[in-house]
Amino acid sequence: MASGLLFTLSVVFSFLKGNPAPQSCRCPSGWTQNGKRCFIFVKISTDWASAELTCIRYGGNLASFHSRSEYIFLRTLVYRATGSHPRTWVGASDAAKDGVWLWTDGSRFSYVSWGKGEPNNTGGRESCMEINRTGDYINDEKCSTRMYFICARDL
Ligand SMILES: [Ca+2]
Ligand SMILES: [Ca+2]
Repeated sequence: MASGLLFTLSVVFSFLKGNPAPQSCRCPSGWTQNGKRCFIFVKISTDWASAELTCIRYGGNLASFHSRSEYIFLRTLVYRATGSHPRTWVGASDAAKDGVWLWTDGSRFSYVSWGKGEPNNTGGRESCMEINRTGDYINDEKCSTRMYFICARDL
């Protein structure tokens, strides 16, 4: 009994002491890998902040993209899930300072190809980024608008 307990404790301690937790190398079920991240399209229509909270509960953030190919990957993910191109939240916002776009996952905001005339900050209150506004069209939108969203998490 006691030796069993000691053994258990020593295993726990050696784990805590340094052996790094093994990195998982696959995405959770239902998620799709792209590069070193996993993505999931969430077919729940909600405002941008609630979408981000849901993604945090899933261990990630709203999805970011940093190249045309990452952006196309997101559009393809939505298309595969829905057979169409519904409006979809991603994780960029300029709520802190108008015109300064930041990703909620803290990554560098390095690439975006806005729709024609966007971001237009209509009414001075468009602070959240959606894709698929009308097809291949990235738009700044009121954060209270409800739409589907994509979460991303590290592998
Ligand atoms: Ca804005
Ligand atoms: Ca807009």
